Amino acid sequence: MASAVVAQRAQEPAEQAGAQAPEAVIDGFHLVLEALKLNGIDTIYALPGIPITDLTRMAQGEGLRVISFRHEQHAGNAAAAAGFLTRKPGICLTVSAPGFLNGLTALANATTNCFPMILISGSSEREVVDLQQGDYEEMDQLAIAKPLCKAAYRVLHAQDIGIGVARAVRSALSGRPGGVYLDLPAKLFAQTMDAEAGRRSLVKVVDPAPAQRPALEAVQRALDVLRSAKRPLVILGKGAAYAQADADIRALIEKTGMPYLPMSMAKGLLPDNHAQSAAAARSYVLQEADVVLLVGARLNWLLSHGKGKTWGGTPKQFVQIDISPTEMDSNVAIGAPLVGDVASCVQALLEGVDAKWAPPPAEWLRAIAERRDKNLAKMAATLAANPVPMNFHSALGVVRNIVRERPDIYLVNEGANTLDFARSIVDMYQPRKRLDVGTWGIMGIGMGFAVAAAVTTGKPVIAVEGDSAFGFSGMEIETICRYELPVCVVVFNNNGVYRGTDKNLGGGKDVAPTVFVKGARYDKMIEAFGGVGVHATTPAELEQGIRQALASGRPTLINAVIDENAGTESGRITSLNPAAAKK
Ligand code: ADP
Ligand code: TPW
Repeated sequence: MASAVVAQRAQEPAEQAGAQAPEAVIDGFHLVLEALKLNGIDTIYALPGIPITDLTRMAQGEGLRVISFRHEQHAGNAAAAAGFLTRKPGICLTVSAPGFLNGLTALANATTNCFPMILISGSSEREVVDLQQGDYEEMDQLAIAKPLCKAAYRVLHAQDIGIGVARAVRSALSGRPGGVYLDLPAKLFAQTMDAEAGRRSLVKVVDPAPAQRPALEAVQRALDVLRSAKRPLVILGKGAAYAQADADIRALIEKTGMPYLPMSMAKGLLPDNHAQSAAAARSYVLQEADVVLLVGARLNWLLSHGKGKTWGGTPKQFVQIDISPTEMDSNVAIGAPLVGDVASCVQALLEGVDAKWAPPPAEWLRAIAERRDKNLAKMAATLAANPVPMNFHSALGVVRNIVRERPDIYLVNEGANTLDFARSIVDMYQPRKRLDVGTWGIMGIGMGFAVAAAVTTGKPVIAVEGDSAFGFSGMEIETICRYELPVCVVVFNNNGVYRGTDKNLGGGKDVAPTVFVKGARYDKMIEAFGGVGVHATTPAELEQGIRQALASGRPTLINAVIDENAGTESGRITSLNPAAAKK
């Protein structure tokens, strides 16, 4: 705290004031920083400007790491990913109005994905904003943020900073994690108060994400349903990954012998080559399973809302573990809801799985294994082909082999085909190593997520990016170079959104809306900032580029040339296009 004492109240000359010690005061800037530090925050993802420039400087002065971005959305995405990886709220700091709005997409996306983050924005003076008198960057930020996040607070007085930060931290982490907005008006930073009273006003949040144990009868009901299953299936979602209950989740799956499917960010909770993984027989198990245990996975569009053709047309029995009680019955009836945190619920189920627990019928496991082996053989044949130019498979085969050798590296992934193919081709072997577009399928998370993974873990990161996807956050390669982060960006360059082959339907001079500059050299971009650029037209060149990046740890961008005819419109979700729905 001593270092936070920034001023001594103006004193009478010593001889007039006698021998009294000068009275120490602390300002709003330092109260904010001390409150964050007290709650375990060590990094801030930011973009400076009025009124928070000094806050970023002082944060560095106070020993916090400040990662300064080129656009607030990417600072926000980094904060969100840091929250997911560390179970501490990721902090994004922006200026008012436009900076705040730029950060808001990331805040809403974090909330949608249940990642804990806090967007802290400086704001203009309340009196002027509320009378709409045209202040610098005037905007009623609190009102705008409210519907887009889990909670939103404003602090007006220095003595409330401690409580404000505590409320933000607890809101982000407790129950279903999510995004929180904290509004700090410019005037707050300059307010001062007695340093000792200031210190006492800070709040260290105790047990921000308490264990929420499921009710005994709910556990019994769930065990009864699971025991009755002829064709059981477990689906692991990113809530399971977030919970960091890795050993118990694995034990539950192995002790019950149930086949499982990982959702994309739950890949690696158990290694993807685990004998019980049904990922390569996904369509079959979704159609045929009779009882499905959902662990931190929602029955949203990514799981076809739990009904319809994907699910074989017949209602399933569901056991659902989720911390949010209202997630139950959101799409279909949940016969055995287990409301609680994943760690507690899985532990409770495990206690009921004794030596007498019967494994799933051999017939079910055999049917899955048959389909899985057939599909894996098909994929192996596709991966072995070496077409010129490269296609998604031959390029991703390289990434697949490298991740198998280096399961500790992080994989960030966005795009359409680039995303869908990478999800099925690149096996993950460790929990929380895969970060991607999540619940919204949002483009633009790439560089922010890559920065967060590198900063929070110090591990190498490979970001596999569609060329369109990369464009959303591409300028942040300067950030990656500036902080010398071990990030290797691989741009799958097929000359456009989805593909590069569309034609202008009007026959005019403009290219089609989905088409980019042909043969663009994204590798040149990173050279402008001192990073390593690689132009790769073959799997061998791609492999060499990635291996060099991993060996050197230097920021690298590989322009991987992909056949512009490869892939499909919208990747695997072509059917969601309105024109496809009309057919
Ligand atoms: P996926 O897209 O991987 O299927 P979702 O984001 O749809 O995953 O679902 C994650 C779910 O996990 C959310 O419903 C959320 O409430 C839940 N969740 C998050 N953290 C926990 C936790 N610690 N314990 C239980 N449920 C959790
Ligand atoms: C914020 C719509 C979904 S996927 C995609 C867009 C623009 C890019 C696909 O092209 P890319 O990938 O990256 O070259 P590939 O592998 O097929 O070649 N704006 C936002 N989010 C989304 N999802 C979109 C637009 C979209």
